[in-house]
Amino acid sequence: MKLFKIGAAAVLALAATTTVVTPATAETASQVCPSGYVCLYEHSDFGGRMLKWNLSGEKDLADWGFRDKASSIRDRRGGSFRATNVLAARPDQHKTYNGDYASLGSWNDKIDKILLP
Ligand SMILES: [Ca+2]
Repeated sequence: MKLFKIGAAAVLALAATTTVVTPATAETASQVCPSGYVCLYEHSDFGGRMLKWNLSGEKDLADWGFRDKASSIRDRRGGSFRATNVLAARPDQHKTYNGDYASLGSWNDKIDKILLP
């Protein structure tokens, strides 16, 4: 009887473990933007590929193959930063961001560079 109880406990423990299932959406789930970083996401609602920076200076997103790709933003540096949309034969467009943006409206898939202060 004692053996049976141990066996039952083991089966219950196994059942408990196997019910922890990784969500099917794990690959597209939001990646965490660490404190102190500015993060750009490929998709709205902080989905898809995420790039992050914490050092000051201009980042040319083409260096990461991310030109015209950003669709949401998290700013965990606690300040603000400037985004640039480079336009051919016209002055560049600039926009200042701080905080979280689950979508970028008319700037969706437009950002080419960011400048972190
Ligand atoms: Ca652009």
